Amino acid sequence: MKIAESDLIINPDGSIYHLNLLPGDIAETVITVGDPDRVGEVSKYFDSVEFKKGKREFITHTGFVGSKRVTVLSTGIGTDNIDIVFNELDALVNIDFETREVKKELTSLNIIRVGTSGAVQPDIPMGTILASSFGLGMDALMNYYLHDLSGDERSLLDDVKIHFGHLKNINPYLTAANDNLLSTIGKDMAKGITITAPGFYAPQGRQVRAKNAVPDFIGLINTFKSNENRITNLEMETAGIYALAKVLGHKALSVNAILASRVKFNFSSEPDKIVEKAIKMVLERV
Ligand code: R1P
Repeated sequence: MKIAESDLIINPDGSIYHLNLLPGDIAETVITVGDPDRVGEVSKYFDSVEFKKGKREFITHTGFVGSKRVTVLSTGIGTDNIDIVFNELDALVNIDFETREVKKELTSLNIIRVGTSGAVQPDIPMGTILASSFGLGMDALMNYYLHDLSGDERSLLDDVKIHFGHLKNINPYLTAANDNLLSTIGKDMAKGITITAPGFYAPQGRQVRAKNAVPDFIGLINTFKSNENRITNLEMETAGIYALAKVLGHKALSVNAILASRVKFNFSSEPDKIVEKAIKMVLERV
């Protein structure tokens, strides 16, 4: 079936609407970062850089790490941007831009987020590099996509819905990390459920000047338990990445550089070093 011009917008130069990339521009291994300035912090470790492109907050560098072709691309902040990035990455590999039809043979990308995050458990200090075993979305993105749950995801989400059930306007969703990426790239990293919030301040329990509607949100989060699973950290993209990767048939892992402890009320004095550690760990393993 032909996809409408208004549903999949291709620029006059043949590139995809927001990412500004041509089919063939992206490697099968894609590292995503939130901050556009972090793209160069990743690609400076490439053995060679093939090209650099960008539009809005979506900056892309593709190159080689040894003989492996790797793309690093910035998503900006939030799952609204993840919606754009993941649909357009998928289109670049799985839709024929000439015929506007889905290709017969689909490509499954390996997508690794290297992002920053705050810990909500006292035994996860600043400086920890944490791989998200699950992404738990408190945002609204997955209200708009049909998605299935595995048995493990379903039972964990059932427990989440009991624990957070009094927050009437939230419809949480949950997706597991890709097993293979979690056990290879994430092998010796701390693990836990990552909450993806639809904001940085009250949606992550921060109290500045506006009054928060949910009292002690961090306490609510860090007392959740389901078998051996607990919530370890908060950020703004992982759940959308895991859920859309699964819907589209890609493999995803989120690696979090823990810059703040939300239970010890402190923020790292050397955030760049922690992010650099996460970048190097991922690049050594891709
Ligand atoms: C908020 O400051 C941003 O930092 C975290 C959050 O997920 C959000 O995007 O990740 P990045 O450092 O990758 O952007």
